Amino acid sequence: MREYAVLSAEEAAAMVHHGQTIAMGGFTAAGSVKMITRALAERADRIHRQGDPFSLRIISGASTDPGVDDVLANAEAICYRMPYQTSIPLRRQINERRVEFVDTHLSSMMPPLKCGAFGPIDFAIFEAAAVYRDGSILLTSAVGAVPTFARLAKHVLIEVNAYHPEDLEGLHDIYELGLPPHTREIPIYRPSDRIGATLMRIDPGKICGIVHTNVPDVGNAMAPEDDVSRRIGENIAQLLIDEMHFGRMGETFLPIQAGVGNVSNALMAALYSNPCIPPFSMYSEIIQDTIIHGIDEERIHFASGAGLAVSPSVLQNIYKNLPKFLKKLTLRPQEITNHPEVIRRLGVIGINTALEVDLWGNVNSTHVCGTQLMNGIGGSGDFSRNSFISIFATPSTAKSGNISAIVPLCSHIDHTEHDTQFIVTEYGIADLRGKGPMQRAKDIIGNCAHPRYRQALLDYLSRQKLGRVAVCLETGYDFQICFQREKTMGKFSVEEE
Ligand code: 0RQ
Repeated sequence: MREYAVLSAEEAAAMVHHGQTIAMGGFTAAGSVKMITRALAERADRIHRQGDPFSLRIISGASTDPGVDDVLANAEAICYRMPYQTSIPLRRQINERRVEFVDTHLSSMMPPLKCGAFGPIDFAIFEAAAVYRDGSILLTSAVGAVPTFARLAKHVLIEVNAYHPEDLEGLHDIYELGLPPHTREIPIYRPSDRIGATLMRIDPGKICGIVHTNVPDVGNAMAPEDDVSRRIGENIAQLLIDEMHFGRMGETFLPIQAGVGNVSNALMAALYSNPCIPPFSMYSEIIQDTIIHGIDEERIHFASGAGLAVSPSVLQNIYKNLPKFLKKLTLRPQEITNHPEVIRRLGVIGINTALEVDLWGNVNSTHVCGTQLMNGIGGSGDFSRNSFISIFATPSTAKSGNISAIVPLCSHIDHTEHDTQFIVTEYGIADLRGKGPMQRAKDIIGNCAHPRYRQALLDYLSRQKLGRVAVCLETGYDFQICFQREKTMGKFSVEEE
């Protein structure tokens, strides 16, 4: 049994050196460390002022608390980042090519990571609610990739955050997959099945020290629900009601995955509050506010995810009512939440968000005009490729109508036409299943495009007379070129009557 060194954040940061690879805990803002990264940023500033280099290779589960990505990016202390981020300063540095960013699926990044294909991990730095002498660890509001990071890392630094109660035990379901040929099946048959341990276990000899904190999660505040998101949610509800009507939703209903962001958060509210949709479960990667509201209102039975990407008041609601929520929630490693085997077996309804969709059903979720990274693919590909019903939702326009989300050709493709089944906007639903490219294009334009952009899209479709797919190489990117030059695609829109 071992006593751990108690360190200040500054002492912990002093152990980390320029060029090292750091695996950061958490999943979204949930479960991120808060103090060691601030001390690392101060250390980077001091070293830079002396004229010496200090920057780190940062690997995480998903996005982080601003105290990680924002703070380190502002200190110019990140040179490499994977697999996902939502930080404005970091995004700017990535788009200026000052930070190398690897945009990769959150589930399928795990086997190469375990094989060492991304290089060794020097430190795993993560948050815990409790660390026991035998190396057992109680995680906080996220699991993400921490069990794997901690196992692979040469050294471990832990922030023990008293904000999270020690009676969280039972929230986590820790189960790590072996590498081929020793990978075993994942015995999850219902979203509520728990298959692993409540505590994570690591070699206590790797723990260099613990830093005591008492800092709230900043949480993921969502924009208030707007009319467009509500209408998208109503359309998705109608789509699922129709599928139920045709007997394509199992005996009761299938589990839902919902992606990240304002649109997803709002559409989940529209789904669970629709009286024609029976109570359902979530097999998702992030759990946003509306999912917890759905549990409170007994419209959502159970939610399985990798992190609680909720606002501070919602996290407090969970912590105040822990006995109830321990029966309704579980947090697992992202290689399990996003694993194709489980997603396929459960028949998940995957609902993800697009930046732009083309006439053939290809989806861009990540790069504005093909060049400017927004956040990253995250888990959207893990789910859309493997879901029983795969839906991409988007408002039909962005930036006050200056951008059409439906374009002739996507300027960057994250999800191919082979993985998209439904496109949904506030105007309607395009069911792409079993349809060839020309029918898909007509349905996407007629049902989903904003009416002001429909004529220009139909004109594009009539331009190329040859071939199975009416792609016109000369004009396929005209919408995006126009936006880059004029900050609006307005010349392709016609005033509504
Ligand atoms: O910009 O904030 O400057 O106004 O994109 O758009 O409509 O608020 O939508 O918050 O739901 O995010 C795809 C980015 C949508 C997100 C994306 C601009 C728009 C706005 C955000 P402003 P909205 P959301 C699970 C699954 C990929 C990862 C994923 C995402 C901003 O859902 O990152 O799904 N998805 N992971 O104005 C230029 C366009 C645009 C556009 C929208 N065509 N061109 N800008 N915007 N469309 C989670 C994890 O993996 C952890």
